[in-house]
Amino acid sequence: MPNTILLPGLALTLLVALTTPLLAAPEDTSEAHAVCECPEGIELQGRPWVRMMPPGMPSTAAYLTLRNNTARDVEIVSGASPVAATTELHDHIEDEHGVMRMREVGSITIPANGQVKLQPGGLHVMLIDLHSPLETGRQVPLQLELEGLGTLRLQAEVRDAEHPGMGGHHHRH
Ligand SMILES: [Cu+2]
Repeated sequence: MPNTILLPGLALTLLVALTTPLLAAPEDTSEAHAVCECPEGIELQGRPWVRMMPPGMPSTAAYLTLRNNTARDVEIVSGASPVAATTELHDHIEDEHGVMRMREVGSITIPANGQVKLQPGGLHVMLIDLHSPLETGRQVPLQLELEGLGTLRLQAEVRDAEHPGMGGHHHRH
């Protein structure tokens, strides 16, 4: 019976995930562990964050990495946050002039036994028409709907884009 083999393996995976939550995120060395109410089989990797924008900017973006420990692709089909009037799933594409532009996508796939990174210049969760300005260090609640699995809830910290990893990476232009 496949189930009798699968279950101990899954339990071990969950145990490892619970005891070593920061193993896959070397840039995250400080502060409390990020909290995620994730559906079974889905794990948050590292620490989600929201880009701190200059005053007056009405929108910003959230970034995170999700791992899928199941044998099937999982689709993120929508998002929501109490800080913004509208939450959209976005990607970047290069237009015919070589300019990177954002566009809304219908869903974001977390590949089976793989992960998806939402990061600057790529996939992201767009927070549009913020109800009030965000300040660095604030925890922003974010929820994502996963097709067939339900709602994923997490908190993303507002950070400066230049220092998203607290000194880990430098962006080159
Ligand atoms: Cu966007």
